[in-house]
Amino acid sequence: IPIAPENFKSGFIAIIGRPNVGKSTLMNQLIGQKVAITSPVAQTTRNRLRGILTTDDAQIIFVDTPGIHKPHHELGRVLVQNAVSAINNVDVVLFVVDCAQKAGGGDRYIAELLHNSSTPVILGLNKADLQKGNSEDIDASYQEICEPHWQQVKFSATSGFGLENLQQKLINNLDHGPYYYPPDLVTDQPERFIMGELIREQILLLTREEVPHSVAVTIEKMVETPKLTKIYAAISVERKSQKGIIIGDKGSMLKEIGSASRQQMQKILSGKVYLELFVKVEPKWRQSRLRLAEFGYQV
Ligand code: GDP
Ligand code: K
Ligand code: MG
Repeated sequence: IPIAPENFKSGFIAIIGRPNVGKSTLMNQLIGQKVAITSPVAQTTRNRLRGILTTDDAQIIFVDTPGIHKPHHELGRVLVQNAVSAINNVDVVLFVVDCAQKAGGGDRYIAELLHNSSTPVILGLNKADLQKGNSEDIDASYQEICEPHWQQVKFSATSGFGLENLQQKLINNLDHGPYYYPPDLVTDQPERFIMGELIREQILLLTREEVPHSVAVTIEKMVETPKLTKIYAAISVERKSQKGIIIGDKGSMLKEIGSASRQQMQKILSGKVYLELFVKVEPKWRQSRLRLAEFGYQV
């Protein structure tokens, strides 16, 4: 890792917020590469994942967190604990909300969590592209939960509106510091973890509501040959019926998941990928801390 120039700024910024406000989409946009998977399904993000943005004069390490919500099972509890503990272990908190909707209970719950935190908070009003008509009413609902000393920025993670301004605000909030990671690194996660996540993302996007939360993906083997990368992955579900959904009629769903995942993988690895998937039933894996740890969750 090179020595940082004089006046270089760096630090850690946690992106928190209720599920589906666009935390992972925002992080990917800011660092310019997809390292976190995104989908319209709540709890898409399970791991605390770091995304690294290095510019000429700053390095920001974003900590993308699972949405904060009321947990119903062991996996849910672990996810929320991780998100909450991130608040106190960073230099700045970016509290993201969906400004196309009024502030709700989920937003207020997080605002309360942040109330006593000594970490500086920036309220990020995302999805500005979806705001229509009289946006003042909606904005007013966020003024109610916003503490007077918090800063505010409005932007759209998908259209790009306001992102430069946001980035500048984030850097302004950092102190002088070193490179924590090599300047060309975009995430702290190993490649095989990202590969597994890309498969999980396609499952979230392609299968029915009841399946997504019961799915875990493990990369069993990843072999690089001169011509292509061979990836062997296991998809674990909790019930036999879910296995049926993932496999689909004559294997059609699994084929679709495989082909879409492979295309995503090829983009990230910039090379050809051979992907083999198999599905197994593992009852109640979400209730087991041991299995959670094996699947890579920080329990
Ligand atoms: P997270 O759960 O907070 O990490 O949310 P995701 O990043 O997974 O995004 C949830 C959904 O919101 C996805 O379908 C995104 O494409 C969508 N989304 C995120 N940001 C924006 C935005 O600025 N505008 C619009 N229209 N959609 C967005
Ligand atoms: K999501
Ligand atoms: Mg997310």
